[in-house]
Amino acid sequence: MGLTVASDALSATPIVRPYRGEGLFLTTWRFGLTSNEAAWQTLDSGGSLLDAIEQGIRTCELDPAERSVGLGGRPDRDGVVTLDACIMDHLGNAGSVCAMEGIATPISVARAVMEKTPHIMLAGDGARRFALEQGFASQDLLVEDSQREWQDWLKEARYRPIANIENHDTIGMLGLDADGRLAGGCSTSGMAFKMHGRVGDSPIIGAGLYVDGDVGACTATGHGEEVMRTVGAFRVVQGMSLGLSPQAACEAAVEAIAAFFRRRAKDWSDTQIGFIALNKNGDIGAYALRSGFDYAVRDQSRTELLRAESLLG
Ligand code: SD4
Repeated sequence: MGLTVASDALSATPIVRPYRGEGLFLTTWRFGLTSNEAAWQTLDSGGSLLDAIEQGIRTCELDPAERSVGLGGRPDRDGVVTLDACIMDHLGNAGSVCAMEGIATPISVARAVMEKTPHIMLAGDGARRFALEQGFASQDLLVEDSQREWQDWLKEARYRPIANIENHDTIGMLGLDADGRLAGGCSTSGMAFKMHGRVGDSPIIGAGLYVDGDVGACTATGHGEEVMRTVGAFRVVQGMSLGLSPQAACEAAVEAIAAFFRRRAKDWSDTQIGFIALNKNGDIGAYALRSGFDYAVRDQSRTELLRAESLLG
């Protein structure tokens, strides 16, 4: 079990506090409860932390009732479901796919990119071809409800993401194992009715997800353009490396996003951003731009859904 130097606030004296738990998973939104359970079971039955993250996220991707991730994900404005995902471990190994069509488990394809190619990210048709070569099955991801909603949407064809309405929610999962290893993953169909080819923050290492094995991990959800503009997840982990607690680092990143909005005098009334973060000691943090962002926590003694505090209430 590694020892790390950490502090709970910039001004605090660094303390040495090893992680003493049996494992910890922190996952965005309500579907995180089910995914955390799958991750926990995987770890508990001898799987690695990466196996646990992959299984946790796959559980959500393969559930057609979860309408913003994997099978059943919402389509773009052309009626095509395109998926983004990435995964990263404590050593800085990372894999990612974006704008991939017809494969229900992009988190597993991202892991294959990480483990079986010299690259980090494969896009579009290249990602799909790689997945097929790796034996992933091709399937139609557009479920009937999505087809119907898309046809309704076409009547006005107005791109209008809505804060906290689950038409675009991403699963982002962070994990810490009993040996103090960190890892994370992220998967989404992105913003509903986006332009074909649009890619958000979720598959971008540093934006939607970042893991520094000596420090901590962070993942983001919400309007990806804003998270990309501010390199959100990296910003949070960087905050932790400078001594901020996960909570303070999430708050600082949300405040930075708010400052970018104010500077550009942009309307942000429908924008939501949420970050969750975890450090090597097992301290957690979560913060959102506005109220309504929930996240799930699972460790050896609890499984619960929490409401993140927010900047704008
Ligand atoms: C994206 N960040 O594609 C994702 C969507 C999301 O809650 O997380 N929505 O921009």
